[in-house]
Amino acid sequence: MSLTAEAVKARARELGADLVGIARGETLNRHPPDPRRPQTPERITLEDSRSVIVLARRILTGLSRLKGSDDRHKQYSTELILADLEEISLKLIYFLEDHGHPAITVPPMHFDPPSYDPGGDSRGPLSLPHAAVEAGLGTLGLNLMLLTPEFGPRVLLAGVLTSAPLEPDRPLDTPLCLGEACGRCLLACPGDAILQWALDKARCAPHASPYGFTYLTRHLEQVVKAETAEEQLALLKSKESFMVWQSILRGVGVYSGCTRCVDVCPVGKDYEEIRDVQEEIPERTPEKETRLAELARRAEAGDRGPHWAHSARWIQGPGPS
Ligand code: B12
Ligand code: SF4
Ligand code: SF4
Repeated sequence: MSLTAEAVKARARELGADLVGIARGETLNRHPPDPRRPQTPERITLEDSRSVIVLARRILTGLSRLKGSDDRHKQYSTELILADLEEISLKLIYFLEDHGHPAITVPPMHFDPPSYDPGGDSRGPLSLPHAAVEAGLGTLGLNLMLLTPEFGPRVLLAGVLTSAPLEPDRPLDTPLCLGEACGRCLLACPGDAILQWALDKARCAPHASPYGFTYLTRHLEQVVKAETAEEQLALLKSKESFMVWQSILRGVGVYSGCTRCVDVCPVGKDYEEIRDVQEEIPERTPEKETRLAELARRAEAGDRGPHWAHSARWIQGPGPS
């Protein structure tokens, strides 16, 4: 049964996707973001990865208007958006399979077990921001997140691989990020984790994933190491245990922590709806400002730092594939 790219995209939008783009599996196979640890569609399924459909759900405007970097309300709603994306992917897969094309999801938050890194450099089966660039949804920013013309970085992503031979989208050929001359993400980052076209993942992870696996293991370690049975019982009944329980129950704060770099980015038509709250950046410090000014000065002179060349394809936009 023949199925067009337009029909698939229309169905994805009907299911709730805010943005949808399509890349050829072969293009992603040829351009793994980190060739030393390749994340490619063919490694997930050789048979059914001819097309890669990338879905985006926008982050709620109300959430981007909150200023805290550890806001439980924000964490809860962000997890609901991730769950929504999972459901959209699943229903899209049934649609594809009902039309005779086997398909499989690339989960929005999932690490390949062999890639687990307590320092934050774990890898998904595919890097969704890079896949989204190839599918024409946007380009990467100074912090290496996907920026889109519609919502800037304020989107969460999911992917679907399918055997269907769908017409791919044309990647953007102009960068969206305003670069070192902007650097608002760097100024807002509470972990001071944003470098020049790179991210210090170990510094970001405790903020991005405040109640994740590391929080759980650290707490359990304290319980195990407590000197008396009374201390152990007190730790079992502590607020920390409650946070672990609540996070396991509803996902709150497991993958949905800090979004300061996301909230303050001026790219995206939606920024007008949050500018009044986010224009001021309380996390600015003289040290950050000096470092950013130095980066801007060097960028002006043509020096984009040690990480630029490696990611240029996705920062600038790969152009037609
Ligand atoms: C692991 C992970 C994390 C880790 C590591 C982040 C990372 N970029 O890898 C931590 C915990 C730090 C993290 C943080 C956050 N994350 Co996260 N995370 C993921 C996850 C599950 C896997 C990422 C992955 O596989 N990366 C792959 C590697 C290759 O990417 P990379 O390191 O950026 O690659 C470049 C560099 O490594 C460099 N490089 C590589 N090798 C070499 C070698 C040399 C020599 C050099 C110089 C450079 C270099 O170049 C590469 C190519 O550009 C994805 C989901 C997914 N499957 O994509 C979500 C995802 C990327 N995260 C997301 C989000 C929203 C966040 C947070 C905002 C937290 C939150 N509240 O949700 C922060 C944002 C941090 C930031 N500024 O990027 C979204 C991003 C959406 C978007 N608009 O882009 C995703 C897609 C989840 C989703 N379903 O939407 N995350
Ligand atoms: S998610 Fe927070 S800690 Fe991580 S890079 Fe963005 S602003 Fe920094
Ligand atoms: S805040 Fe500025 S520098 Fe950072 S990603 Fe957005 S446009 Fe780029």
